Amino acid sequence: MRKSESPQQYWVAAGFAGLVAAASLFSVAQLLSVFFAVPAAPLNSMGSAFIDLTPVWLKDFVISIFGTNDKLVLKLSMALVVVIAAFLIGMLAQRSFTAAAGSVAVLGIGVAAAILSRTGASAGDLTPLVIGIITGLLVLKWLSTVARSVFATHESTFDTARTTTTRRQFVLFSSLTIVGSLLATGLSRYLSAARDLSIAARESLRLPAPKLKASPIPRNAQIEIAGMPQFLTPNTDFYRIDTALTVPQIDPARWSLKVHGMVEHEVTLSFAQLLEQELVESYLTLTCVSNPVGGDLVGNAKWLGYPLRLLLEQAVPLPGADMVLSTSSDGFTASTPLEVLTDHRMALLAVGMNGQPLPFEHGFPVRMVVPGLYGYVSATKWVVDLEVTRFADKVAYWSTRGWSEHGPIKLASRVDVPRNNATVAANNLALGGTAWAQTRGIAAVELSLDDGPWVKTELGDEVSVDTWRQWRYLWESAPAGQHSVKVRAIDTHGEIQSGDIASPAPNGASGWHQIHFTVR
Ligand SMILES: Nc1nc2c(c(=O)[nH]1)N[C@H]1C(S)=C(S)[C@@H](COP(=O)(O)O)O[C@H]1N2
Ligand SMILES: [Mo]
Repeated sequence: MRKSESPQQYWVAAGFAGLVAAASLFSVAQLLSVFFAVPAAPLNSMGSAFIDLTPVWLKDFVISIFGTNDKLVLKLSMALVVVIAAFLIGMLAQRSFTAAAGSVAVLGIGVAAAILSRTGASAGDLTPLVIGIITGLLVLKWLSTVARSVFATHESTFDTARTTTTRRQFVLFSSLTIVGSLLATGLSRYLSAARDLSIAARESLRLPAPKLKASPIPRNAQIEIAGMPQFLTPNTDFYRIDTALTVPQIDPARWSLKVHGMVEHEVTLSFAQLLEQELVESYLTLTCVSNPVGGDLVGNAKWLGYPLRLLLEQAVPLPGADMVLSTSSDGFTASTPLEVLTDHRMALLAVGMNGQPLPFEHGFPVRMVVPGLYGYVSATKWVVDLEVTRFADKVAYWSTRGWSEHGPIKLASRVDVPRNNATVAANNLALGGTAWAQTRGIAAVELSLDDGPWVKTELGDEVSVDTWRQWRYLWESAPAGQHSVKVRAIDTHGEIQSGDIASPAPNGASGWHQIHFTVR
């Protein structure tokens, strides 16, 4: 009888199967993550989440010992933890594959939490991890079965020939998996190189100071009631709407904008040239045409950019032109009336948002923002081309899909506090919300309590006619029980917000926002 492989060798092979499976899991996830947002890469997100969770004393300790090698130490410790876990799970798979798969699932939930804890992560960014886990488990299942038959079952069968074949299978399959993992890792490196460059470029970018600085926001622009939205929407909370499956990651060094079509002079602008222009700061509330009555597809930011009016002055539009078709790097187009881009309003070619370079999701390195028009006809992100043309000649992305060619923002208002169906205390009952009428400004906001007569609210300070305005109403001696509140705005031209109910398509929702609440 041929002496069978030792039990040690058996357990090493079992652990090795776990390692190979882990390699396939992470390389597949890493490769697929290239097509998702940055947090989708599991190892990176695990590392970042780990850094966030590390207590300060430990961070200081590691930095005091390893100095700037602290990141390397982190990576090596993480690798060690992954290797040990994979080895143990490989061994566990010999006892019970179900238990091994269960442990992978539990660890997977931890990694998923790390991914979701990153800013800008969405549930979809878990896809690479999930597919990676499935791949890893299939590899583990296969390899551990083969490992068992090599090292265990032949002892009873005395079938040396079969053992040799299965051992070959084990070696062959694990080598193939390792080679595949290395290829996948190499490919993901290659595919993400351009993106990593853009990320580094954005991080090192220092925006120039504006020629025209926005005045500070008066304190009373913000109504201080718990639950009110912030007057300036933080970039990470800003609503995001676009057709991009993967967010374009443009290296500003390779960005340029061409202004052409019905113009006297074509203009091409590099990012460096754009930053040399006299940039201005401006507060502006963006709104999506898909925003339902009372919805939250609206956000307010301080933008830094170059007035499109000045850019178009350089190009000199020809008579007869009435539209600018803006195109994004991913092919999205918007049609904006030429007049809107050349009149007094602050339509910008924006590079900054709330003091930061634009986030990738919001159009880095350059986007348009135009007061008074819904985003789909004006706010092109990742903009690379402006064609001066005519509505009669060109049709934009959404205009061929059932939405109006023109999209002025409708006068709108919203109740933010209390939330619909909330229960609130009677004393010091404060209601609050927002209203917007970009380019005209809000003159008044009125409420109808329990469908009673319209009453005036107090307005927060106006920052600009192009931004939303907050309101509040103190309801003294509100009786206990069920109540409703309905809101409408009046703009500075005297227009009263329409109560006619319209759904978002084709040119924006209308109707009065009404909510119901209970007073205790
Ligand atoms: N390139 C590109 N730009 C785009 C879009 C898009 O799909 N692609 N969507 C537009 C729409 S419909 C809106 S409402 C705004 C939203 O901008 P935000 O995501 O920065 O809030 O971007 C506009 N710009
Ligand atoms: Mo939109």
